[in-house]
Amino acid sequence: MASIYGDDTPDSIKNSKGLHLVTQSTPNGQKVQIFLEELKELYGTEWDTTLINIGTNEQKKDWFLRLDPNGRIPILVDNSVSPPFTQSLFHDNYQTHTLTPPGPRNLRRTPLPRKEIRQKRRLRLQRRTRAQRSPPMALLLARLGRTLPRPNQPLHARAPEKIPYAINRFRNETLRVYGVLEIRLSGKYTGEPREYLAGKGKGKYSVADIGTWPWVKGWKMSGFTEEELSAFPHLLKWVDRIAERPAVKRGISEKYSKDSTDSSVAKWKLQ
Ligand SMILES: N[C@@H](CCC(=O)N[C@@H](CS)C(=O)NCC(=O)O)C(=O)O
Repeated sequence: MASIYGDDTPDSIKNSKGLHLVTQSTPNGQKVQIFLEELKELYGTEWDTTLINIGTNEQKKDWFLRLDPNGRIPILVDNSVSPPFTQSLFHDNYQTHTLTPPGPRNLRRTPLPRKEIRQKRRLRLQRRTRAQRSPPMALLLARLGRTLPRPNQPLHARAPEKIPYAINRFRNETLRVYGVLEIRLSGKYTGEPREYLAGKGKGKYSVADIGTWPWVKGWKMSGFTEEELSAFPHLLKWVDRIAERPAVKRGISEKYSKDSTDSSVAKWKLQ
């Protein structure tokens, strides 16, 4: 059977014994960094990390494409199964499903190749039912389908060629998405403000928050002013609330920085 590793695959990935995250600390990377840090806190989940620089197109090299033909970070490799299993993360319902809490047991439930067909059939069923019965899941899937990655698209305003129509389109769409989140968090139409995006009552911290927060927290970098954001007071409080979580702090910390971090956002590949 063809290996997912080649001579050019970094040793840190090939030799890892269990879960291995390949990431860069962009919002997409941070979603999974935070998620794993939360799992660690709750269940003691362990993993190793390889940081790459998408600015130098590491993600388009053969070793990476062998792991994920999509050529985008983050990816998670599981060397504890044979042959190792790999997933590009968070943008696929199947992956969202697999990584949904209650946690590490789910991570280990990645399908073994010989059971793949049977498991896929079961997952297809579960995916539907879980998305239907789980508000965080439904919200995250809705977010992935509709809003992503608009909250960061104003970054395109920094592209060398300035196209006013496109810039305004991204800005307005992002403000619209902020407005949707503000309605949700303020309880404008339910009479009950929320602390988190999904769950009953005031809500419960979930993958919906983890998946959305890294995109929204960078509103300043996306070129919005405090005056513009003052229209979304509940959203701003939510940004601060999530930022206070220790796992979130770790998930966006120096631990995940190489030479490219949030502060060098202009170096990101514009998506
Ligand atoms: N895993 C996501 C993609 C995540 C994503 O867009 N990652 C960006 C960084 S935030 C990336 O790797 N960009 C580099 C590129 O497109 O070459 C997917 O499968 O769609």
